[in-house]
Amino acid sequence: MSTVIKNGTVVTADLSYEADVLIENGVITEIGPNLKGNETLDATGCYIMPGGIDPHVHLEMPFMGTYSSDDFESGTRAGLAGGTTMVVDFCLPNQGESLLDAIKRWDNKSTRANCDYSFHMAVTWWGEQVFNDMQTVVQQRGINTFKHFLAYKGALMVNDDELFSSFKRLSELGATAMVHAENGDVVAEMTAKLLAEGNTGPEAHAYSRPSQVEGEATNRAIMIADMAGVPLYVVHVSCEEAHEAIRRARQNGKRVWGEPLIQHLTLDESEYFHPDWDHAARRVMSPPFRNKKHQDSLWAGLMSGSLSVVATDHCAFTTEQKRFGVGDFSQIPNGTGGLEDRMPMLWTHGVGTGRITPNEFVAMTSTNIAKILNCYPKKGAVLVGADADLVVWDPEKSKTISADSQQSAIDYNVFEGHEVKGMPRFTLTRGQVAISDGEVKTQEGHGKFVERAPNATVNRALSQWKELTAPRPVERSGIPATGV
Ligand code: DUC
Ligand code: ZN
Ligand code: ZN
Ligand code: ZN
Repeated sequence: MSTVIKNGTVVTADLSYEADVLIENGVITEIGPNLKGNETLDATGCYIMPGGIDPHVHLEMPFMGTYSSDDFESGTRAGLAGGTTMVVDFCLPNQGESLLDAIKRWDNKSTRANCDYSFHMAVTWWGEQVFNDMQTVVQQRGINTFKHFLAYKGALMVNDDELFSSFKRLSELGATAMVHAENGDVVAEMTAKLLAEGNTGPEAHAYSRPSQVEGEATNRAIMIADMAGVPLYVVHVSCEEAHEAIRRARQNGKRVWGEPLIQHLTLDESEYFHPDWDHAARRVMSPPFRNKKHQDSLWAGLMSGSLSVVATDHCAFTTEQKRFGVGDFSQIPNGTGGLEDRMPMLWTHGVGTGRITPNEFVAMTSTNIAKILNCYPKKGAVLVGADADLVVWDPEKSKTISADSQQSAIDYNVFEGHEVKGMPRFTLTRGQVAISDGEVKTQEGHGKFVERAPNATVNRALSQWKELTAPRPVERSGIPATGV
């Protein structure tokens, strides 16, 4: 079976050029003029781009007394509808659970995926077992990224000695560290104070997590990563203080990457002051939406290259689940959806406004993260030999985002009413057409796990630092006598 995509413009992270793309057995086998295949897809007026990779999703995630409502089936269907052809979910061990047992639970859930996927491992507790399991996870399971929560005290949070131990181990294994950077101790105290003062509504969620808690934790994680000699990926960067710390680190030669979310780029804190409780609660996520100053900083970071990847943190809860927090904002399950909307929203607000080029769009939604996660060029590329995970992007196709027509399993959409221009005409997962002009043709279970070997990346700033300051005893004479 062969498929040829004809009459389009190939758009990659570095080039745009006219060519047909031939796909055989799920892989790109030829790129050039006048190609022929059994099946033809017409890309007239469209861009042929690498499918999107969303490196930050939580599908069927056990969290805050419930499970996020999009699972690997509905979540990947939503992704494909919006041009995303690979997702990376976070495997979350329970306290005391071995990392390998946690992976088994994630393996079971992910068999229903409609597109390819991978896992990051979360380090939710620390001990000898975790230290030992890490090697197996990296070397035998093909997982090279490990996330640490600096927030969610009493649940997922790790403290600084655990963080430093974990980072050092990851450095030895050639793996990359990730952080959810908010100071969980400060958040817990602010939350208790707000509730005690009668601030129980969803707007208090934003007050309990000001940008300083994120700036502090981001900087702390960067400094600890530097001392441990591990590359660091900071998820959901939402504010100038966190961006500033990342910018500075990169300028100093550290391997640090920042990931803003499409929600923080396009929605602001005014959502929490909406008179309808449900409207505000549906938008409760951590970190919370911010003001325009922070949004401008995130856009500037993407435009200048100090921020590298746009993700979603897709973690969808129904209105009914959000209502667990009526009378106490701290019980509102944290999370918003975005998988289906990330690419159309970024195109509309990024390419459509002239902030970013189509090539930069490809870099931010696919190629950069494929390189960071070490699955490039299998993913994130339009190259002979790459997986045919492709999106045929129609820059003229438009719609108004609405929960009524979305693939996600929840009953609302945080982007409801937003107009987008730029959408998939076709989405292909390993050569198979999953979306064809709005028609959903996904196949449950088609998705395969993507193994990712450890990176050879070194933290250059740290290796310099080590050479300069490696501990060595100083020879001294004239040592004073001790004792009495
Ligand atoms: N933030 C959320 O809003 N949801 C899931 C986890 C997280 O860190
Ligand atoms: Zn997080
Ligand atoms: Zn997350
Ligand atoms: Zn909009």
